[in-house]
Amino acid sequence: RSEMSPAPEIGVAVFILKDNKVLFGRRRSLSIGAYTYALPGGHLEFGESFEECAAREVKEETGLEIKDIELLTATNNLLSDSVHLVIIYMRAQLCDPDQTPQNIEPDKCEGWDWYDINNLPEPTFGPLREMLQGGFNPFPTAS
Ligand code: 8DG
Ligand code: MG
Ligand code: MG
Repeated sequence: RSEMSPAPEIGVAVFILKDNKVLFGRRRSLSIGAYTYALPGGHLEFGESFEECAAREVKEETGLEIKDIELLTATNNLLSDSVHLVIIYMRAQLCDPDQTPQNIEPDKCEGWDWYDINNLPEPTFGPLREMLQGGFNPFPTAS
């Protein structure tokens, strides 16, 4: 890996499901997707499973404890000449449905709230918006 040959980044993003809502937070200016609403998540660390990364990032960013962590899908997004993201999307449930999210990294996020995915907070982070507007549904299908 060098400055001359950038590598793809691996991000893990988590749909935390509560009733029929999902947790989103508005990103601050420092990061990719500045000022857009995105899911809690972050970079996969060396040696980590997707589930471990999801639980760790959610805890670091929101304080929430999650369970039933499942892999949903992945997207491959070339955002610019120098930014190539592979995003792994997970879903999870709250261990305690009454636990409320805390804004633990206020330098990175304006705050967390629950939103209906049919009524997305705007602007939504690009790759996420494309996926959801394309009809992707993170909720388990009713049987
Ligand atoms: P870290 O330093 O804590 O490991 O990472 P982070 O600061 O929490 O990373 P991040 O920007 O939140 O997320 C990692 C990558 O995933 C970043 O390149 C942007 C990308 N990404 C998406 N969609 C989403 C999303 O919905 N939520 C989050 N958090 N990241 C996303 O493409
Ligand atoms: Mg993080
Ligand atoms: Mg993050």
